[in-house]
Amino acid sequence: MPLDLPFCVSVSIPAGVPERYDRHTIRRLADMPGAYLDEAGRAAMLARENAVVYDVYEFLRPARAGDLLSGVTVLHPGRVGDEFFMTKGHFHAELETAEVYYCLGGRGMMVLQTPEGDCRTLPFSAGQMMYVPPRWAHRSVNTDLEADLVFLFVYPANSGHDYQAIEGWGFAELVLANEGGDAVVVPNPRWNLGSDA
Ligand code: M6P
Ligand code: ZN
Repeated sequence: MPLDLPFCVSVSIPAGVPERYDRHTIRRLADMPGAYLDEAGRAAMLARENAVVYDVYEFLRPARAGDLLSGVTVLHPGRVGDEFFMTKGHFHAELETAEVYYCLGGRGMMVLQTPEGDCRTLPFSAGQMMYVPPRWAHRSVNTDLEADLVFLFVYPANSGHDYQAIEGWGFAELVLANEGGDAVVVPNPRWNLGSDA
């Protein structure tokens, strides 16, 4: 889409795929080594099928303060072992930048964490807005095995993504299915172990 011109685009509810967009990123199981607690389970699933975990449809802008990046993420249903499908999760490279999400469909949770390790996991479902303050890393989790978790996001165009800390440490909390299949938030037994690796 032309830069610096207003635009308006249809985003269907609850499917979420915009009628047009600048970039489509597909994240598959193979793109998430080490992200899930059950790495052997991920490898076994991968051997069968490199499933799509989520799609991101973005409206691109120059990376300048004052501008905004926006788009829609469609996080598909599934589990790796007991752990629900989730995004990789990231800090913003420009740490002092915030983000807003609006959930268009499905139900799930967002895991948020500061560099100091303060971790909060909040429910996030259709019709809810999530405010991610500056400094908080964020990951979305789809806790519904039948439906996509679909959400619109907006954040400053100069934010950037910092995946390194999350790839190394993970988040302090995980969202797992209990024996009944319901989502439960539990401490991550691996958290911080990889920080010096
Ligand atoms: C959200 C936004 C995007 C992000 C996407 C996928 O929609 O925060 O900036 O790219 O989630 O998450 P991740 O980048 O952590 O894989
Ligand atoms: Zn972000």
